[in-house]
Amino acid sequence: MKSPTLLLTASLAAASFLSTGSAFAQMQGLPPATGAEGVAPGKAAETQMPNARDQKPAFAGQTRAPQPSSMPQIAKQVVAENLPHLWAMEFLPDGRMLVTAKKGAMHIIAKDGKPGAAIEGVPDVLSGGQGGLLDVALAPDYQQSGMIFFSFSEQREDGNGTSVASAELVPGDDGGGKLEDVKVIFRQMPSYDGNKHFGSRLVFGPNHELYVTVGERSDPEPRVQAQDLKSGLGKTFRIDRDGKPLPDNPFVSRDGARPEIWSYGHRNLQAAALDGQGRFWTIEHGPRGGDELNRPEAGKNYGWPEVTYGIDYSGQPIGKGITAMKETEQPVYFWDPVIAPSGMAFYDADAIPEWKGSFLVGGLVSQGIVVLHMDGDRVAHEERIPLEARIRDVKVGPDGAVYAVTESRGGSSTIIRLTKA
Ligand SMILES: [Ca+2]
Ligand SMILES: [Ca+2]
Repeated sequence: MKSPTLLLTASLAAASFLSTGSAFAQMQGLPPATGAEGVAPGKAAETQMPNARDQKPAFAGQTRAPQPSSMPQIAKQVVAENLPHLWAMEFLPDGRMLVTAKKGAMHIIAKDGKPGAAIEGVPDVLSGGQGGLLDVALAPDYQQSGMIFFSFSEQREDGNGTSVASAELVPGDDGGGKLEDVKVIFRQMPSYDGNKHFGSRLVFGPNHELYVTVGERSDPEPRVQAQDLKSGLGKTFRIDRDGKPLPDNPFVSRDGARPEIWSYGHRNLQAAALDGQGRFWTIEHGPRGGDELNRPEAGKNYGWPEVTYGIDYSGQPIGKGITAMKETEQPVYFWDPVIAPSGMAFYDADAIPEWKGSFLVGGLVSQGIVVLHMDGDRVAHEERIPLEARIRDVKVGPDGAVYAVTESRGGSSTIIRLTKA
């Protein structure tokens, strides 16, 4: 995520171009934009001007995909409120929710929406800036093992960084519980003394491999390390449950490269999920314009900061301002202006048939859910569900409903349940 002040500036700047949006879209061969309310199917949901007005997508449908012809009416219901500022949510097998709170707490939320007592044994986290207790994932064998994995920004002797820990979650009879056998299994290195771009998400693949996404720590000096295989900044990682690299990772036998790396050239990855085929997808925060969806493949370079859509917060180009290079992968999809992507989920349930096979993406700036309707590995349609709140995580419940975790500037969260009306 970006600093609030800069985001505000960016969105005001974008808003001031609203009146000329349609003319611009036609000029660029983009679907013509219409008013924000009652946008007709076939038009792009995004109606604001891009920040980088001279940039062109690499292929048709890489941005501003048209809305689908059939969009369900969605009912919204707050199922939990007055929660601490949350970062992530997962459903436990019994249908209760396990949540992480940014300041460093975990709670189990009962089915009536009431949070239990803080779970004991959560390690100290560094919660300033964009840091805190971040994502949580249940082990694939959670039902038997009770094992959970979580990421957090960790204070270290030489700075700070994103770390991943495992623990056994032992729920208590009182709605609380405790973590036992807490072990830090992985540390993103090097440490850096900053409070931005920690990522992160944790996703288990179909063979129980653990994908870890992080950030590149934002500042100019660490930022360039996204291209450096000796550095853990700006990468996705693929590790086992002990934090060790998988033997078939792409850089295990390259001298000097970190063997845990799966893909590189990333900015700040706060959304990740598997698709229906068990493949790993991510969405990262771009600069001012340039959020992007990728399906990271082994050893590939996703460009940052040498190749990107969007511009710097200062209004200057990023690097040489180029959006394509043959050595780097194009994003599957990008957004300019940004949605500021947080969590994402793949919708494989039946309760909202129009969404089957889509990615649901939480937006901090877009204040709602973006539904990406896929056609193979391309985005065919983009639909938006406004929720008038910054969305921090998105999950599909056991009932097939979609659950969105909100966050407010005041530091509290609610959970909203979305169903077909
Ligand atoms: Ca998670
Ligand atoms: Ca990229």
